[in-house]
Amino acid sequence: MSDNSRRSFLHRLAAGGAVLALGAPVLSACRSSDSTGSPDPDPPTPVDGRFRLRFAPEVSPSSLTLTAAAGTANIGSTNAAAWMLNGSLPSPLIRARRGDRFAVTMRNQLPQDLILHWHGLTAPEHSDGHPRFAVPPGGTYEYDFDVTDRAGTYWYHSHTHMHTGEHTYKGIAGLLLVQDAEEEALQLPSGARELPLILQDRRLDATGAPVYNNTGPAMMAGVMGAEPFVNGVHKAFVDVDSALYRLRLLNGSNARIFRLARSDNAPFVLIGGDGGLLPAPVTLTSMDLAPAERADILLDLRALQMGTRVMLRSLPFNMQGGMGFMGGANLQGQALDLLEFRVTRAVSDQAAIPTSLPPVSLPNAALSVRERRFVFESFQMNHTINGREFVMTRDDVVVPFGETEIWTFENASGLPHPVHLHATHFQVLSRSGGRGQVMPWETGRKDTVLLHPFESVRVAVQFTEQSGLFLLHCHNLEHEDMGMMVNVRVTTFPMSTHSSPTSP
Ligand SMILES: [Cu+2]
Repeated sequence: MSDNSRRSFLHRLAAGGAVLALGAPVLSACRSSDSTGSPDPDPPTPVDGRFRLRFAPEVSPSSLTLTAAAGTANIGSTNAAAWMLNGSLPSPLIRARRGDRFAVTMRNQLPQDLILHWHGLTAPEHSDGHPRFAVPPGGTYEYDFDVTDRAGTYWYHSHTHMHTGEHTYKGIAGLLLVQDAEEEALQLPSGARELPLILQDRRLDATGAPVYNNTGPAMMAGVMGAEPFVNGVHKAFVDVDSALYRLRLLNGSNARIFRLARSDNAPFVLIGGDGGLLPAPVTLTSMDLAPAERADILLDLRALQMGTRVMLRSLPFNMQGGMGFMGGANLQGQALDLLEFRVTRAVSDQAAIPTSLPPVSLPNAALSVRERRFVFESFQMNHTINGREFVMTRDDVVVPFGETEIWTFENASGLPHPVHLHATHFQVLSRSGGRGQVMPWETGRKDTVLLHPFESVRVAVQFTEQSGLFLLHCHNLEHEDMGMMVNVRVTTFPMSTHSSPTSP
């Protein structure tokens, strides 16, 4: 056990009375960093028809080695093959402070090329995980940069071209939490009251193991499954106090959109999104979370009696203008019971829900010097942006560093597309078609925005941290793997001195 995970372990022991009170599950609080393949120290034991939630080991990004290899993971309902980093499903949770050095050695012991992308961090070009940097089996890759982003819920995953969907589904994905003084001043729930949660759907084979099948209808809709997974555990539950909890939620699914809600219909308070805290807290009874989007939520369980159970659900929905169920293969919009909270200890919790949040720096749309349009189309198993599929070495878009632009993402198809931009965050300005509005959970710094069928979304974009070659793509991972991605070159010189025949 590393020092860091031991600290985490002790912290959870101190704060996690609910865990201790139950006796046997003490080990469930242990977050081992053991990468030797020894027996799982944190098994998702069955209780009452569901399986105890597991937490990934916590690691620091300064001088970290992540070794990717195939192995076996206990998913609660069975043991299943998985591709893991340091033998952990999900991948280790990287906890950093703003200003930390991010020095990570990735060792690839998988049978395929691999590169990792730090989703939401504004890493320099060499460390951003562009697929042209993927290393072959047996190879290593060195990441080295300073964490400049504000506190927030970020994550990381494979970005190997044409294999991102498979790798992420098989387990190469983890959370990356950044802390800073500004956020710490809010005294949000921490330790055992902060739950990092990766929400995913999976399809199971006859043995009960997740199976990745990106053929047939999945080539249009993306890979989905009818079974809920949280932190790599099938049908998970977690024992909690009657207290205020901070949920760090990631939709780590390949293609499925969640409509999150409590089973008791009580509200929750959204305080953060993709790029850290929102400009103001938002009280909601449900919210949508598309693949790659994050939500930082305060879940108030203080009024609940011992023995109460509350489910974090994904509600059923129909997507206006959508392509429907495609012969029953498309599970989009079907209900899922994601995670059950079981109140096992009554406590008095004086934690406060903030009524205001620190100001957020966003691009100023009034300063825009240029507009661009990106049309996302899906037609007969082809997924294109402005009519083209990804080419590794082609500069599709050339953007001057520091200039503010307005980009329109236009969905010309009957499928949803979560659009993700590397190397900066953007502000969602407006939406036309479909829902016709900026949704209440889209107010802060965003790196991923969902387009429903035939929606157009306007965003303000400004690259203020990095120059170099980056990416804009659909985060439906099957769409991305089939080429719904463009290269974005951020230059350090003004547009007038450079012309690119391919720039839209
Ligand atoms: Cu897409």
